[in-house]
Amino acid sequence: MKLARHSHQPILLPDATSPWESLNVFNPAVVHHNDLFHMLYRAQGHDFISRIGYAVSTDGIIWNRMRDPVFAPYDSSDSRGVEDPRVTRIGDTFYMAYTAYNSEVSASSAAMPYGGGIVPMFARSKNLVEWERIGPLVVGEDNKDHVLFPRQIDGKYVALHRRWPDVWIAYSDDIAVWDPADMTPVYGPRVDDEAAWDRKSVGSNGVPIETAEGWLLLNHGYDDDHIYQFGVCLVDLDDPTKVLARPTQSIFEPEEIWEVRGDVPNVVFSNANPVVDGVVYVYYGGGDHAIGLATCRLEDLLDFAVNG
Ligand code: BMA
Repeated sequence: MKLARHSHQPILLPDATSPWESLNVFNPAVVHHNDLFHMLYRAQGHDFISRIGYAVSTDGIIWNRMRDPVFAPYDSSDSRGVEDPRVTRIGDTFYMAYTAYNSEVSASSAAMPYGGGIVPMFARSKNLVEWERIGPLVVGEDNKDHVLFPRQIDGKYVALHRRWPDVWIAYSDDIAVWDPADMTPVYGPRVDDEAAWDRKSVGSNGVPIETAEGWLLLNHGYDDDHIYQFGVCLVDLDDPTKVLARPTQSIFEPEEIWEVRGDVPNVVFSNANPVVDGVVYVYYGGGDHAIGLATCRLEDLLDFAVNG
């Protein structure tokens, strides 16, 4: 089973007339709400700083974007960019999980291999345009790819996150405080399988999809050649640390020239998989440069997750 590309071309490209998004647009969050597709996308200008733009669409394919970013760095904690949004609606509130990339190295935020620190953060909004910062999931470690489940489980908010190279889970009463004692690993790279596409690292894609069989989790991974691909696994509805099924085959990989080359080669990277009328819309960044769309039927994906 493979996702089908909507087109050989990206659905959103950088805009040379707009300095903050002149270089790259990629890794968007997309939510379907009130009959509209709403996109929050990561964009870079020639300063290489990531900001988040907003676009809206009736069909999920043709987008109208706002002229200015809706979310941007505001102090030294995120001065090198706000990256990779994943948006979850719970009730009347939208929560954005994003990565703050900072330039300081403080006691609470250790140095990362490529310069400053990264912190997995949360923000909230009632209208998808005005965002208020909530706070971090954890500080002082290489942690990103976090995403909130769309409802509470057992009275707690639940998030997946990535403690390299594994996917972990975390629990909170209020999305502001996440107790490290409540964090446990869920699944990791298939290190023992030399042929596995995800033998080096794994991380979560978009918001977990609730089905009768369990939570469907789309994910990404890469091997020693650093080629990003997507896969899927199924975890228990009541205890999402319990992996029920995890097919070995990937469902998507870089093929188009703008995915194989791009700003970073061999990258497809997805933060969004909204389900609309039984179709899973997988939005992804290609080559960290442009935004593409691939789809499948939810029933086919679930069948593949269960039966391999
Ligand atoms: C990951 C993230 C993504 C990026 C990917 C490929 O670590 O930083 O933003 O798309 O690498 O470069």
